[in-house]
Amino acid sequence: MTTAHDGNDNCASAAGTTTTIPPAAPIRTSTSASTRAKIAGGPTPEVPYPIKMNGTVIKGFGRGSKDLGIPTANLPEEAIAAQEDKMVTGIYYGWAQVVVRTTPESRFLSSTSTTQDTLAPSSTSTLPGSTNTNVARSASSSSSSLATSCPATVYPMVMSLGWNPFYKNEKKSAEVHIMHNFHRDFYGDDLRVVVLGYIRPELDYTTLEALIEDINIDIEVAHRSLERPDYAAFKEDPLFLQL
Ligand code: ADP
Ligand code: RBF
Ligand code: MG
Repeated sequence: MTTAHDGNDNCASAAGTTTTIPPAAPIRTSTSASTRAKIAGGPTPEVPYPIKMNGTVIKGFGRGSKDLGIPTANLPEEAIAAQEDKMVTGIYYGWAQVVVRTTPESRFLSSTSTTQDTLAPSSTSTLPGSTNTNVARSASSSSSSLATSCPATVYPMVMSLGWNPFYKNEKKSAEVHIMHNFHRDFYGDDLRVVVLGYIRPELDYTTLEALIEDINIDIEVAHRSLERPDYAAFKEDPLFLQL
């Protein structure tokens, strides 16, 4: 298996439970805009990528929006555990999709659906980096299903996997910032992610502003990296076509 290792991941205790030992992160003492690479990874995603993750969006500490102005949709522990052997902590990029699930009844109740942001009306298909694949489906199928008849829009994303050393978290989290303005929360919805590359390790910072600056550079790096044809192709990954 191809996986880099930072040597600080989880340790199994004698009782068989998993305890987390947050690693000491390198400290970024000054902003790094001028020294950062503009693109991450080679021209084609290589093993272990693509790494696919999915799960229900859960609550975190609420800091992403409030402190940083950069909301991050947090994946549940099981989603992290499923891919942990392939992934070191750090900042990743790839594609993401939010799937609003609804019961058959509620599909016919409201004409003011809250799904308009995640679905793909033609007006959003021109947004940079977003895509829509209109696949018709029968209205009668499973009891939990997509709120409409086509797969939701796929957007570029950056993901932080680790302990957020700036905040000294004691639990590992996987948090996905999707580069799209949703105008609303989507806690409880399904988040699907195809991870295609690694940008950098997690760092500690002396100021909040330096952390925000680095995240914004991560976003630029992700956009540039995903423009390459072999990365763009994963917008149509089968994971995103499932209804
Ligand atoms: P929490 O700590 O609960 O994760 P955040 O402040 O990080 O709170 O906000 C994350 C929530 O914001 C997500 O769970 C999602 O419901 C919502 N959200 C809205 N827009 C986005 C976006 N572009 N990317 C990620 N999450 C978003
Ligand atoms: N937290 C850190 O402590 N160090 C980091 O280097 C770091 N990099 C991040 C990069 C990206 C692209 C994102 C989305 C988040 C990053 N975070 C980092 C996590 C950030 O602290 C977290 O999203 C907020 O605390 C909200 O949970
Ligand atoms: Mg969050």
